Amino acid sequence: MVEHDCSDEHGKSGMASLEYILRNFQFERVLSHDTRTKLVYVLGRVEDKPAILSFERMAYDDKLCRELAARTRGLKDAVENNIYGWAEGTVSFEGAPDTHIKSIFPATELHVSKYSEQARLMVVETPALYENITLPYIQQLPAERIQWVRNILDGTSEADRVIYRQEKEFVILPDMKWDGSPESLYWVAIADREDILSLRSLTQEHLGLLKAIRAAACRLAQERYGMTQEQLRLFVHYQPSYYHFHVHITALSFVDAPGVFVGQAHLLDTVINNIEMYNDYYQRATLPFTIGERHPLYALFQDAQSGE
Ligand code: M7G
Repeated sequence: MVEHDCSDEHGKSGMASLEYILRNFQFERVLSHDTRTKLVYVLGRVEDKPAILSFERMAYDDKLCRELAARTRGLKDAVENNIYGWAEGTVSFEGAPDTHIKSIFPATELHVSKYSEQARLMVVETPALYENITLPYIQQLPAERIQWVRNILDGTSEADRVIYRQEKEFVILPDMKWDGSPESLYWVAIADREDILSLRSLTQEHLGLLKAIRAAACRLAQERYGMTQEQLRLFVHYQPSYYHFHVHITALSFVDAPGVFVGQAHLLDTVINNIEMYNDYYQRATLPFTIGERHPLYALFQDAQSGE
């Protein structure tokens, strides 16, 4: 997703601004609605092209908690029993945002399938299946899919949000998913090179880069939020959505951070250790992963299996 300039219709990149997308959005259908994480994805059209919006309820800011009771209005369906009571109501803080909003416009079929409600399935990828199915799939993905990464690396987008840049090595910046609170810290480190597609590409040649990302992430989290290395979870996704190497940097206190589960997240420490033991660990390993049933890669694996 692109961070849109909210002030006018089209941002610096010539893409529609978030404000414009919201104003012109024609709702079509709900793609998925997670009532536990309070996150909904809706599909619609803007200028007759597909657009995806997500709305996620934000956590209360710690500083506002002392005022929660005083700000509660319009109690509905109140129940009281002995020392217990519960109800629904509205708590509003004038000027304090309560929803994190993201947009993808124009959205591709791949985006629509990624954010649609669907079952997840386990696929076991051997090195041969990687060579025959996954790698050709990655190679046919349109280059624009990682344009947002190039924009960050060349300073065209999010330049003022970059927390750290190690020239010709990597940048660290807030992930699009981060709501800004330290408890749910979510940064992303992006390698400043295009030849590392994923975990599968890593060898001892990349150890310096991986360790430098780990060291910088830990130092920055310590400087900014007093977090120690023990309070952070650094991981790499397999399969990722974007095949340009990056590392997810999250606070351990964000216990159910999106994509933190077994079947997708590989701890950076483990990755480093595996490569230190065997240079070609990730070229020789069988890597199981979970994937949505609507993901095109899943169909390719199914076809391969039915043809066996
Ligand atoms: P991934 O493992 O390829 O995909 O991670 P997934 O976690 O979305 O399945 C890519 C990471 O980059 C995710 O954590 C995204 O939230 C984040 N991200 C994606 N986009 C399009 C942007 C963006 O434009 N800016 C920033 N800052 N982060 C992004």
